[in-house]
Amino acid sequence: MSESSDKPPISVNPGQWSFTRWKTIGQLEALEVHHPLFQATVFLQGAHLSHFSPRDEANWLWLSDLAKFQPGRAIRGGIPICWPWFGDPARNPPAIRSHIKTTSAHGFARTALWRLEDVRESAHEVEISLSLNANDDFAEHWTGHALALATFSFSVKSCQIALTTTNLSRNPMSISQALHTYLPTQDIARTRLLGLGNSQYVDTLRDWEYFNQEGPVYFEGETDRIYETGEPLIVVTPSGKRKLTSVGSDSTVVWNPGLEKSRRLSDFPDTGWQKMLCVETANAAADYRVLNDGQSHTLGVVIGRA
Ligand code: TA6
Repeated sequence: MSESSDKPPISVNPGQWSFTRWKTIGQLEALEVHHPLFQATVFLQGAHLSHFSPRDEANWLWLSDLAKFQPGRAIRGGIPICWPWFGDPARNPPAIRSHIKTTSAHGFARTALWRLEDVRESAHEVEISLSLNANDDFAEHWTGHALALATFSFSVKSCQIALTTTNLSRNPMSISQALHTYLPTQDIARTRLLGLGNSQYVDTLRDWEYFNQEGPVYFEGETDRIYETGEPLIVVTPSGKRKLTSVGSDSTVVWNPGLEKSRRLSDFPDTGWQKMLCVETANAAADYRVLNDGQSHTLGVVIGRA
């Protein structure tokens, strides 16, 4: 399915790193950053960020207590990269659906082994880049050919992700995608999302009909919406605020599984739905992107203090 090798594919020399180190977590290889000002963990599988915290703070991301770290199994929590399609293939436009050869949701990137391209460290920042060459090795999943480059930039102030897709085929290619960010909260019932007021959204729980959002988003049970905006958002939880600023996105997915759905999810504790929400920086639904031969698009998010 992806590059077969018993050693993580890398093209840099770990001997030069001061803060970054290889770590085996479960059955997966990861990079752990122990910088004086912050910590972070990125798995090579999925280029999956599972942890980011400034010094003396808890993880800014929610990670399930039941998360598994096994080859080919999506990690529950952190920031899964949904690529080169978002959601159910059947719910994607024909231009995307026509490339897809499986029924799995959220593409194949999050369970593929990415290649470590670069680690750059400084007194204030660490930047990690990984790539995925989605070529014929992925022919069982899709008919496209594209390169994905994920660049993480960590500092004491923020965690940034940039996901750049380059079309390597000779034909135009359409993609939908999302940085599927899981955020923690002490109580979903006392959590709200600011910045989506006056925007339209598709409610996937109400026949994918369109609705208008008025005021903050509150969570009263299962919530699964695609908002037609990429505006900056503020997540307000009982313990504080978090700001999400998007790049290259005009759609935002807001999700909480509620009790019933959380029981059907893999690696998800029964009461986990009360302690998390997903605010996903996306190119989803009508916001899917078309790339001509050789063209690139970057989807990004900056997660910082409000
Ligand atoms: O982004 C929201 C969503 O599409 C939900 O419908 C739910 O399926 C969630 O993603 C998690 O999907 P996963 O495949 O990670 O279990």
